[in-house]
Amino acid sequence: MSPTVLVGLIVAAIVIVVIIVIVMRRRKDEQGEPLPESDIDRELPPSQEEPAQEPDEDVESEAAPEEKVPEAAEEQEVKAAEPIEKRVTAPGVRLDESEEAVAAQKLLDAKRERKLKKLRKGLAPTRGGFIAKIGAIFKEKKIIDPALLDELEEALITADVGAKTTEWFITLLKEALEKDELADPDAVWSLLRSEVERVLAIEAEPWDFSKSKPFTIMVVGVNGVGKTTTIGKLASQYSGQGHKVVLAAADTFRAAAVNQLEIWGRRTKCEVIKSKEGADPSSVVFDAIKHAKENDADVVIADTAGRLHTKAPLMEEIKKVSRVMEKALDGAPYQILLVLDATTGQNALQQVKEFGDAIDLTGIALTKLDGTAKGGVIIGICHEYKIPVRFIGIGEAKDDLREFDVKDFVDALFYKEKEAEEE
Ligand SMILES: Nc1nc2c(ncn2[C@@H]2O[C@H](COP(=O)(O)OP(=O)(O)OP(=O)(O)O)[C@@H](O)[C@H]2O)c(=O)[nH]1
Ligand SMILES: [Mg+2]
Repeated sequence: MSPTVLVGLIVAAIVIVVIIVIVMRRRKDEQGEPLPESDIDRELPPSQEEPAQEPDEDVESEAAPEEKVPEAAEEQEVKAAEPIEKRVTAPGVRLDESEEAVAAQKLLDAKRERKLKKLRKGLAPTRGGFIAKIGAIFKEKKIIDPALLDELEEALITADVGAKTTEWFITLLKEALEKDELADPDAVWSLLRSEVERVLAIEAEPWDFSKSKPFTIMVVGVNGVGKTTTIGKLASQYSGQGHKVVLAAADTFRAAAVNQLEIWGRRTKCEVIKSKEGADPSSVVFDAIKHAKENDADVVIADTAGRLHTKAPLMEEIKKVSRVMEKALDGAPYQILLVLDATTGQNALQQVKEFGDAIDLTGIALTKLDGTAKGGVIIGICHEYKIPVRFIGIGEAKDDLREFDVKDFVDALFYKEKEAEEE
């Protein structure tokens, strides 16, 4: 064979191989390769679809320092994660149906785990304060004796669980002991946990906006407990779910209070109905409900003043606001949410009593659980007053208001410190 023929053959062979490779690649492309997981992960940060900063930053800067409407890094983190879900389910991504479902589920699980982690972090001070104390008692004691019960009683009292609730629990333990139902400290521990869960699980219908149009929520509570912030967080959630929300600035006592609600209104794209400083709060809620009815809004949330609740005229004012809401719409206010600041401990219990004597409370929002070891007060509130906890606040950002889930809460509260340290 001549060298020319040989070279010709080699060139022809190379061309054939190249053609085969190209054809195979095309086919593979057409069939669609599943996106490797590592690729999905890489889509996570940085989020190009979401701006790193909320556009209404300039709005925030308008607020007086104490009226700041804060955002947390965690919220940015959650936002950054959102595009992956969109991406996994986006039409252009070549995942077959089952892979897509698995990937989407993984992302949902990861999101839930992030939320639980945040809850555990928020409850860390309370867990460290009283659950850890109780845990330490049980660690040291291998047998149940009167000294253990005394130590337990002290731990419960100092955690602001409340004297009545503590007494009830200690009696329960003694009875179980007499019946020989508690073999060891572990049994006491699990009895405590299951009883806490039972006490917190107050039956309450979920908020169903179809039950009343507009669904009216009156928010009450003493100064600085977090009413306006809670309203802002609720507005953010509901408007994010596509509901049309109207906010009533019925705290007409201070101009700054109206201003603070307006900032939340702008941020959450909700209308705010207001009046001038010193105006009658009842007229503001009346106008807000009227406006909501005329504009087909789904939810009205009324912010009220939080001045000293111990003065009768102030309670009278809240009663009047509630009556006027009823005049504007049958059945209103559909919910009366009492906001309590967990850091105030036993005072919170007193506030439930004062407000509960004046109006029919339908739920509680317990805020600032992230900054206190006194979170045990939630057990006392539920045990003594049987009013369901609807929301808990574990930070200042929009996403830091959680619908109260007994199981998640108890899991986070009794989370083992050893594991928590590893996080
Ligand atoms: N750490 C933390 N801070 C919170 C939480 N909820 C509210 N706050 C903060 O508590 C402070 C008071 O909140 P506001 O919403 O103004 O309280 P308010 O009840 O409307 O107060 P008044 O209008 O004065 O009666 C603000 O600095 C909030 O950011 C929470 O869950 N955790
Ligand atoms: Mg306020």
